[in-house]
Amino acid sequence: MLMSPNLHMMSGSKDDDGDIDVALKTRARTKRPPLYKVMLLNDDYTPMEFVVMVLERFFGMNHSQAYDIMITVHKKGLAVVGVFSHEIAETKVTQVMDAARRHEHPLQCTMEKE
Ligand code: TYC
Repeated sequence: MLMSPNLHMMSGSKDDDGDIDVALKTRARTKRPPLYKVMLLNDDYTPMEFVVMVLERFFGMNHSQAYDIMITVHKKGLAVVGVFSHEIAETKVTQVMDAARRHEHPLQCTMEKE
């Protein structure tokens, strides 16, 4: 008798397939995928307006939210700008780093497991 690990057959059942059914105790564990913090780092050269534009374009923030987060990074050295699955976080980091490189700004964006 074929059984999914999600079925909890704790005593023999009569399914007429001729084999001997045994009690199963395994339980499928459904783990939530890990989340990753995407962080922006301060530097002395990237223009504030560029950072605000990055936060609007790639992180869906409105101008006021983007300005506030930019100022937090500027004052504290870094800030978490979003939390995503591994694949989405990598995409955000790549988008920011590509934009920074295109504009020749030293802006750094990194990701870290939460
Ligand atoms: N410190 C930069 C400046 O004074 C502004 C800045 C903010 C740069 C946030 C990077 O992630 C950053 N022009």
